[in-house]
Amino acid sequence: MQALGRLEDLPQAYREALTAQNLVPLWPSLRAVLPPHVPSRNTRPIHWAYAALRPLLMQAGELTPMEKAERRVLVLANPGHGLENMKVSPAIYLGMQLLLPGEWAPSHRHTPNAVRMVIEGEGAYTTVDGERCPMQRGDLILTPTGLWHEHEHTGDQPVVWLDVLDLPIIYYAEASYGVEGQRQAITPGHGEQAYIRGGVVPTPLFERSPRAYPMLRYPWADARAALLALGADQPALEAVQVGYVNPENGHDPQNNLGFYALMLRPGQSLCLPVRSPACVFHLIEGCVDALVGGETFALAESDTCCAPGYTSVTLNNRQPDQPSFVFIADESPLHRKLGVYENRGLQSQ
Ligand code: 1HN
Repeated sequence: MQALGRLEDLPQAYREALTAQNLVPLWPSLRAVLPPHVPSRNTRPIHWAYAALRPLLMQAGELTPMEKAERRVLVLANPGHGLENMKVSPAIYLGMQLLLPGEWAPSHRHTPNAVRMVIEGEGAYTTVDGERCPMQRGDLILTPTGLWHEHEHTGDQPVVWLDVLDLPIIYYAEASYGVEGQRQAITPGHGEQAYIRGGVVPTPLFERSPRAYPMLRYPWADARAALLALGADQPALEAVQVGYVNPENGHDPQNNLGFYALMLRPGQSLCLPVRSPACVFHLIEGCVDALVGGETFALAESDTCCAPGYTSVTLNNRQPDQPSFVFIADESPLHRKLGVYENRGLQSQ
């Protein structure tokens, strides 16, 4: 490849004249913004062990009352992006949120899209757009852009969940803001009841729901049962995976991030295709080794790790006689919208 001219090749006076006019020559930076064949990435493969994180989160519960936090969260930050930038990847923010018995995280809405993956504790509810969603382990609960949401806890043990937001990309777009609100009135009806049978959707008086977000809570019991049924029905299927979708149209349930649940069969080793979007893996149940690029992460239950885009990932179920279940979040809806989505297929590590 042709070497291009450097900044230092230009006379000092010329460089200063450019700067004075807010001008920059492209050619010294052209190769950096268009690296050959594979993008440069700041996203590093990182593992967050729940056993290491949990005591620090509980300590936050002692140190910072709800009134001083509004949302009591420890952010899972990728050092490759700078910890202070609070991102795991260009488009993904992750946080672990703690709600103690009796606490209430007040109602607000904001432009970034969020989901919660419940990790531990019973008796908490997230109310989204008036729908009171019980939070049970493994449940996925959406809080799409612009919808009011608040959290309350009626149980007697701490509740912890993983927040996944598209905050970094919304913030980068200079489109991130929030609005504080009042306690919401609860409205009747639950999306997960209306859409309890895939393929059979409510059609009152022949009309389908016009709601952009018809289903807000995806109970883990249903997703797990779907994976077990799929795996049993198709014994030769290698990747026993389901996607969380909008049940009205089968599209991604939110705007920028995609969500999936994967079942690894007992002892299974699964190579994932090399694709453009970065991914997050969160172990709901079981025991899994994640090989990300050259690194191996031994995931215990409730552990989380991430993989940059254009990186090979292999997941090994270390349980010889039980399946393991992994929740996956990725940036693929965003990459598709941007027209840069790529799947390069299987490549050796
Ligand atoms: C947010 O609204 C929540 O509602 C959690 O629980 C984490 C991180 C950044 C911006 C908004 C919540 C958040 C957040």
